[in-house]
Amino acid sequence: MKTLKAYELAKELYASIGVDTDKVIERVKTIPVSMHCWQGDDVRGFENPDGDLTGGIQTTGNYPGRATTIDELRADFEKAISFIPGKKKMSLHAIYLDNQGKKVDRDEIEPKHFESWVDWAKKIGVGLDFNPTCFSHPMSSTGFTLSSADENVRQFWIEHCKRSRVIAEYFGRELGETSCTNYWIPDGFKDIPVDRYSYRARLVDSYDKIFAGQDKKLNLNAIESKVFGIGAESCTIGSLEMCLGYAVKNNLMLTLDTGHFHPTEVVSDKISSALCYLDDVMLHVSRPVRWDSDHVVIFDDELKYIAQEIIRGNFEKRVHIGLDFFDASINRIAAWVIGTRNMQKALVYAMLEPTEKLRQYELEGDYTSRLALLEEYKTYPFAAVWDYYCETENVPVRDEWLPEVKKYEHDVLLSR
Ligand code: RNT
Ligand code: ZN
Repeated sequence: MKTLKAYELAKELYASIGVDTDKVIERVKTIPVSMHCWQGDDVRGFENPDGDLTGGIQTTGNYPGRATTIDELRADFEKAISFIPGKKKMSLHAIYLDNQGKKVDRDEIEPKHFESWVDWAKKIGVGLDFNPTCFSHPMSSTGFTLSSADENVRQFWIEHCKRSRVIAEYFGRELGETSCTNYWIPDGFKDIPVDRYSYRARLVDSYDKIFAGQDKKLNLNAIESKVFGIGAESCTIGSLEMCLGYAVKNNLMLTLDTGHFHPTEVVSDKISSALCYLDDVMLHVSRPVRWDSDHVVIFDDELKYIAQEIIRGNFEKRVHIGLDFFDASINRIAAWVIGTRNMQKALVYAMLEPTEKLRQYELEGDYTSRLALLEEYKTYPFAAVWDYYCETENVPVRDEWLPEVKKYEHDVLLSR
């Protein structure tokens, strides 16, 4: 094994500060990362692949090779996960249904439209998460869905979300692994509204109808807050207070998307607050650059802080890690691989510290030692553990995956 020598040295060094690297590897393996299907095709889906992406979100770039069929998306995803260690899930959006060429509107979707996804998920051994798609549709063209003042529109989206929940429960039942369903709506005003309350009150009523009768063993529901969207700059109906309040009162999950806050706010500081009131939270790990730009997740400080919050508190069963980025300017398989591996790297990195010792210094008020050690640990040989983990999981070590992605691009993507 090419990574063994470095690993043994690292193992010894980490043992000297009380960290068992073998245990770290056993632990990280079990933490699922939910990879979003929509990185593979720029959030288009298969309901109406030629339609525009609306709802105040945007993909930019026109890198060749986007998946345009279900088979292509599955093949690309399988390629991507062959480079990624550990436990994976796939997060599907409703517009990725398998409608067998027949038009099936959002208020008509049923488990049968996702049967082929379930078969495939069983075959490749991944769990499935779900998302109703409340955008890119004529019924969302006014910018409002679950909070709409038009009862016809609102009922349409309630029906879509209810059916989405039922589909996710079917995933949970079929796959024997609890699904997580995330409800994000684009609803908001470009300019300053005069009546915020009525919109929010209607959203509460819609949520009540959607979540009545939910089965939490099969599926956990999460509502995702947001500070603004393109064209909805002045008021977002599903704000943080709105979603957190509803989730606390009704014991749902809150989804914290790292791109959905003011630029100096960070999700790493919100997880512990949310967990004081909620059983579970869901993450949409992304990378905002100046706005909710959904850049590919890199191994930056905020990612490490998020992982540390999860790992230090032993919250890996309560924090459901999902990814949410969509970059169409680079190879989309590489985007998945880079972002997912970085998330996992951050988890490994977080596990390689003697947390109890640091906690003790903090309690004693010895902030000098806390800072000194946190800084010194940054240059401990974390990469040797990560590399060894990849090799033992039979996935490429370091940048070895890149030529394979390039080969796939050449052989498969460029001929699409
Ligand atoms: C939008 C939300 C939402 C979407 C996906 C496609 O700002 O982050 O989660 O990105 O549902
Ligand atoms: Zn999101």
